[in-house]
Amino acid sequence: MLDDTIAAIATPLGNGGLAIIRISGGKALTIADTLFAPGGKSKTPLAGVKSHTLHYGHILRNDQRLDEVMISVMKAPATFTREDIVEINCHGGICSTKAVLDAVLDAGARLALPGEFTKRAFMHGRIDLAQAEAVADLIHARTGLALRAANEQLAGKLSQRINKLRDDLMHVLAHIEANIDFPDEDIEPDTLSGLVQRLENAGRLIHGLLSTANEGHLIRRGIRAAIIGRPNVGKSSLLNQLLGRDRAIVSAVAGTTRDTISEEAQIRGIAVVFIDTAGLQDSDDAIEREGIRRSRESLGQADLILHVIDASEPITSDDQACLADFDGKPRILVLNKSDLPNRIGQAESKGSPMVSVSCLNGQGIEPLKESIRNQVWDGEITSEMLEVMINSRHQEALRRASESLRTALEQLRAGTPLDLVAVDLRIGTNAVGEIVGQTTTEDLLDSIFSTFCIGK
Ligand SMILES: Nc1nc2c(ncn2[C@@H]2O[C@H](COP(=O)(O)OP(=O)(O)OP(=O)(O)O)[C@@H](O)[C@H]2O)c(=O)[nH]1
Ligand SMILES: [Mg+2]
Repeated sequence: MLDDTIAAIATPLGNGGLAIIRISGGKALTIADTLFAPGGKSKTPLAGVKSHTLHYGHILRNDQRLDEVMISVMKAPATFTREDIVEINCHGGICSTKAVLDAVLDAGARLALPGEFTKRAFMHGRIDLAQAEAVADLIHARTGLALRAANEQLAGKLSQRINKLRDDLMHVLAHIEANIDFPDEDIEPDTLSGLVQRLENAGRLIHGLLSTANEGHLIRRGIRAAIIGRPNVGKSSLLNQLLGRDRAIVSAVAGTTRDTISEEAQIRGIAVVFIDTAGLQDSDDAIEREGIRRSRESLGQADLILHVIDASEPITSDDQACLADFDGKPRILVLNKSDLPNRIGQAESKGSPMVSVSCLNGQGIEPLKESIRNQVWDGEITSEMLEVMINSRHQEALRRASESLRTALEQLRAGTPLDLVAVDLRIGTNAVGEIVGQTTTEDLLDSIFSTFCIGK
């Protein structure tokens, strides 16, 4: 599969100033040469030009000009895939880009699979698996924090720790396997305690990495926050305030919002999808009932609930019912309409933070944003935290590793035969290796790279 030459449009499909068609593989240069007519004085074929140079000319098909282009030539091995790469910068029309790509495919390239360029970079040792995932994270980053975290992982910060961990485990494994061959001789007590200590250290390292999983998930994926409450309390007004624009219809008519409306905003560096919902009261109206069903559905998926209460009215049984219903989820009570006289008295918060706001004049919105951030992320977000934040695949592998190492450690302490200790230790070491792709299966690679876009 690594033998053929692949090509794809690397830029989003649509009308734009430029589009880039990327070709990678042993025949990249010859394929480009069959299509390219140099425009300048130099008539050197691309195969003969210096690496990392840019060339002006035209793409021809059956002697007809398809497009006026600039071509970058990057020769192996100092390229992203470590293969020869040619990038054709053409005009960014849907039709023209497609025509150039078709010409490239006709000339002998194969259409790349999603993520195949990055997969080749991995297969050729240019980046490891955690770094390959960081490429996808970087592309999908929706906030500045997510971007910084992706860059740290791409730079190899996570990989360094994983490699160190794996080296330590390999060291212990090597010792133990060496001793299996001499079953009559016990490991020296000093050596044994050294090995135990190394394993304990490794366990601590894994624990430390696992503790970054929540933050990692939060930074990469963001959260969903559902805005709920009875009709007319100001849910849609709150959505608009949090987004900073007039997204949802606001009116004094109860039951204005019938469908769920979701929109994303950045709250203190975290991507939050806010979902404005219909009130949750019972209704005879079929449309309203469907709206309420959808509200409940989005509540189920929400990581955080913003429960809006109208503080200018006494608390009602509907408010109470809502309070009782969603006791389990992280929640903020938003006491709205603080510009009006307060008639709510002491609201029962059930331990949830309470923030007083006015969606009419914006008072209290900034403290509410602070409270939202505090609900999902306690304390400061430091540069150090952004250096290493594992994703759910890493988490799953580290959990397996931790489990096996714990067994190995117990066995080692209990004097279990070393060949048995080695089995668990090897499973744990392999699990750690999966993170950077030292130990992988084709299935694992497919599941990772298939989530990439074509052309990446
Ligand atoms: N005085 C005052 N009025 C507000 C405030 N927030 C919202 N309102 C008014 O309350 C009414 C209802 O606001 P909406 O945002 O439509 O309330 P909702 O909860 O989305 O209502 P439904 O979609 O019908 O469930 C409107 O007339 C708003 O102008 C506030 O902070 N102060
Ligand atoms: Mg509404």
